Amino acid sequence: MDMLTPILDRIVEPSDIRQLDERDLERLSREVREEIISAASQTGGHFGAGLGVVELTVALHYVFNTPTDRLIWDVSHQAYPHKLLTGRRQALRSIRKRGGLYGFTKRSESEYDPFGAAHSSTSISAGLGMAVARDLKGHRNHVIAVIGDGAISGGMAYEAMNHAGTQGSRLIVIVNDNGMSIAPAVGALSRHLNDLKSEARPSKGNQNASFFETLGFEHIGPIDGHDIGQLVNTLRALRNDTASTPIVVHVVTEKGKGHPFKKPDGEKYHAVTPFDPDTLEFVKAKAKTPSYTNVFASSLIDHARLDEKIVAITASMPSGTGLDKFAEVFPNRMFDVGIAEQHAVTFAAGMATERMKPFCAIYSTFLQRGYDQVVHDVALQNLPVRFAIDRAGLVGQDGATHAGSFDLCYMSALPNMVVMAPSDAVELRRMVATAVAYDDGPIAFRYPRGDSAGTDDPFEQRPLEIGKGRIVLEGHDVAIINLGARMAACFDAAFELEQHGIATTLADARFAKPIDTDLIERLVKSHPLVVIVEEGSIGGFVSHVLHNLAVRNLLGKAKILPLTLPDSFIAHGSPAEQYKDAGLDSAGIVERIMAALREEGSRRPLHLKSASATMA
Ligand SMILES: Cc1ncc(C[n+]2csc(CCOP(=O)(O)OP(=O)(O)O)c2C)c(N)n1
Repeated sequence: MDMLTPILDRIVEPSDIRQLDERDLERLSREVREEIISAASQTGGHFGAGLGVVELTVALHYVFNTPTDRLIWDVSHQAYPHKLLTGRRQALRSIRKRGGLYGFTKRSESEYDPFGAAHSSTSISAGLGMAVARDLKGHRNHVIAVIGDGAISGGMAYEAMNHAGTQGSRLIVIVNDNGMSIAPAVGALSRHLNDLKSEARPSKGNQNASFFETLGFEHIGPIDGHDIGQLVNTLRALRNDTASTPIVVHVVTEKGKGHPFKKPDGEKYHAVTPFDPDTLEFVKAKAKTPSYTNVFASSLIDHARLDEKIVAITASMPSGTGLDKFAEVFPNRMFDVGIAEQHAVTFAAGMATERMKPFCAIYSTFLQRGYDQVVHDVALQNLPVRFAIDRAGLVGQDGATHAGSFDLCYMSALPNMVVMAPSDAVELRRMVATAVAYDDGPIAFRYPRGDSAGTDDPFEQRPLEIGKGRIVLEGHDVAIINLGARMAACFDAAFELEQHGIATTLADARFAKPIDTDLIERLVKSHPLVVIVEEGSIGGFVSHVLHNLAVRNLLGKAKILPLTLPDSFIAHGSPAEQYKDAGLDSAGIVERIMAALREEGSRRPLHLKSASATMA
């Protein structure tokens, strides 16, 4: 698909937009949209949100003096047009790929990205910080935060507005109202925005104070976010206004505006895989096995048919967590609470006090938001909330902001908490069954993104014995204790080691907490080298095992090789590239085991016994 982009071709950075005649902005917007569609066909990625803010992005850079005026995109998955117009047009074709542009704003990537994001609802706080700093320094630049009607459901946004409403610093908050989060936006504020739209408030001074006005903001809108003339006029008026009150501009847009596809999409093409620009067919890798997410959802549905106390909670990720399927079967037992992880956790805690069985399904990276609630509201009160932690471990193209690296640390640190990690689909089913059966306190299971390992068995419903691991391969020379989904890499490593005459014992720890102390003691007493593998940061399962060995004076029994994620944020790329970087692919595991054996062998003879590994 050849396209001509004569106006866009003149834009290297936003100062070039400011040279354009206002009449050219509509054409520029069309070209930007075409370019985004063309680039996304090659790269995939976040799509619908960017298409919805093309005119808004053009108008903002046209009117305001970026980067001196600070422009902050909340979540920033909608910032592809912004990247395109701020010197990153060519690089957009490498977005989310190893070494390429990041899929979200990033301070180190561009001076036009004054604040990095990817987790939602931070823009008003960050913007207010910049505005207050500006005032303290006596500068006069503008600060603009663009936040969606989904992101504004997050608690931080309210905390920030509560502060901004009395701080007396000018901050421009643009509420981009497209009626959508990833799924349709939920909650009372979303309803309030709808009411404001139907009231059709033309400008300031409406008689009924809006929510924002009651908080001390000025409020204008709703205005049509695809009418570039109206946008430019409104923003110009704001640029020339020297007031010191914060202001909300309610802008109405259509998510996915101008997408080329024929069929409608329930998520307005929030994210897409690459597609053929001519046939519009999506390129999709065929899944060989069900995703862990689907295994979780189908397992939970099966249990919920038998146990009406089971309820499911998502913080605005119904499709991402598989709970959309749960909602199809049990519409009254699934709760989408908005982008509100903190609330989701405490809401679940409240349910647990009433003897319901809440399953709180939250991605590892987003559960970080709800951590004090996990500690204070759940663990401290020993309430049986079940945490289904999806996207645990490295997640690929969404990179460091989305990596599920820390949950094993932050969950295993907590008294009363049980923490499990499945090594394949059947193990995940057994962990769901364990969580259903376990009523003595909080329990969590964490599983990765993508296709499950092993062969799923939809009928598997046997709970596990709490705190007991299992041996899956019996050898003599090296013991690998693996927690979670690196199991396939560990198996491959064991077979590779066998080629070198090294017989490996492979244990599936199953539990990060409580750890199976008997199993671990047996392994350190019977193997010269014990390798502990975990797809999490330093401070998690490995640390708990080492701590336990130290307490029981067992540390010297074997050489221990801890294999965790490194102490660094791992850049975006494919999951395979990321695990290679982390040394947690099978080649990396073998290499480090061989190096440890060489090192240990040079200090004392190792007495490797045999090369015959047998399946247990
Ligand atoms: C704390 C947190 N929870 C969940 C997400 C996942 N997430 C990414 S975009 C998005 C929807 C955002 O909706 P909105 O702000 O309205 O932007 P739109 O995509 O509609 O333009 C969600 C839930 C996130 N980024 N951060």
